[in-house]
Amino acid sequence: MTPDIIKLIDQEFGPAFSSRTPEDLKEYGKDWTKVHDPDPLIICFPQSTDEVSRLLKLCNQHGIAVVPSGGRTGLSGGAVAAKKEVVISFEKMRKIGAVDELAQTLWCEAGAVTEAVHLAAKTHGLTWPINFASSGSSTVGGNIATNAGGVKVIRYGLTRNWVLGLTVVLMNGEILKLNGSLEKNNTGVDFRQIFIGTEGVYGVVTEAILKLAPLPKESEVFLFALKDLAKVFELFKTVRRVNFTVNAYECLSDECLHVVLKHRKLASPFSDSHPYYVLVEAEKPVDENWLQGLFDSGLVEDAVQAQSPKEAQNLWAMREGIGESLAATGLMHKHDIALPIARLQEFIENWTRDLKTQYSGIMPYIFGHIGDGNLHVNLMKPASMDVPEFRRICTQVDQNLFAWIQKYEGSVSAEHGIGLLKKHLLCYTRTPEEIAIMMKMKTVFDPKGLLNPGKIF
Ligand code: S2G
Ligand code: ZN
Repeated sequence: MTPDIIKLIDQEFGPAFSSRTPEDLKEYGKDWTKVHDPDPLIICFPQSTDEVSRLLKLCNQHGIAVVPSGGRTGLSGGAVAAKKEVVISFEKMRKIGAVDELAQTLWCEAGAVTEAVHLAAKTHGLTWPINFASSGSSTVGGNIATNAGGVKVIRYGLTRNWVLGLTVVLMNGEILKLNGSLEKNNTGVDFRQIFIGTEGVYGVVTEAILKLAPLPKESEVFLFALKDLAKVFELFKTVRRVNFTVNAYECLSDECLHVVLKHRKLASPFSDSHPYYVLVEAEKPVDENWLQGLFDSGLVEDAVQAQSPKEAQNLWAMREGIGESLAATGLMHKHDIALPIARLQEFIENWTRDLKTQYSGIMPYIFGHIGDGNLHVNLMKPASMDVPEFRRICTQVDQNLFAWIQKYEGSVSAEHGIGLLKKHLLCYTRTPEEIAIMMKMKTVFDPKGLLNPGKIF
């Protein structure tokens, strides 16, 4: 029987601290996935690291599971509370401190919205260079807990490259203040890396000192039309050699473009369809010879260059709108995989050939961050197929997909994490020894196994 933790929380923090309304239980117990129904016990809204510490200590004493919840934009069920857990929402911990222009850092609380951090830094000619479609609702705490990637990784790397200091609360209430705003600190284990990308299973991030980058110079945005997959990688090879700075190299198949244009009621920038498109964003000035060479060599079939910020936004919408447009168009079975870039083309050709021969009725939607080896592969349920049949086929397709990933030493989850949805896939990328160490670490940081239980392993 669950001890009356609800009464204890009310006594400790007062009635305004939490909510148990059906709407809140549903809203704060979920993320963007739709596989596990949210079923939390209570939603708590702490306003400080100290309140998070006292809440965790109370839950730890009474053996109550806790799920940290950020912007709820996760795609692997990492923030889903489906088993009467206490949810910690950071909605009341959104403070953003002043930018330190000398150090190029910014302090914020875990609930700060990613885009709000961008805006706070922008007035100083700086940015926190972690960007993706959900930046408007994701939180810095969630970005850190999932080591979020996004569309600028090719230039800036992942979230873990842009976090200097962390305040983390352990399940027993202990508060760890890690690294402050030190660029260098070689004094034993860098504990930050234990909490960045591990989805809150070892500790709860409550504050961060973010490292900022100079705002990129004014950029050009191109959308190139290519006649086949080989050209996507040939174009990338030329991009690797250019003498200007490339911010993004994003690929999408014609099927993806078609779905976005239809869903967002956008007109295609091209008169014809082409099998693949690549969006390139690069700082001005872009080498005109490179651009001309793409046509002279027949590498690209067609190209559009944004002539205004609005046009650039429209081209980006054709890439960043894919996830949401697919979800609005049909039932999707989603994968977010990474491969050694040198093997990516071979992998895509092999896997799509297998899919076509074994399940010709299932359409793959291929898009993503080719520049860092990360591919999003989504399968859409055919209208004529019922859901159980689709789920059955996806399970089989997954076996083939992950066999190829294992062969090419890839990752079953490039940026979306493992959460609840991909635990069964972990073994394709991590060895039993590694998983055993992850579990041993759990006994150090959360011996009762109460923090975000069931996630990752
Ligand atoms: C992307 C998010 C959307 C999706 O668009 O880069 O990480 O549906 C994805 O996978
Ligand atoms: Zn992505």
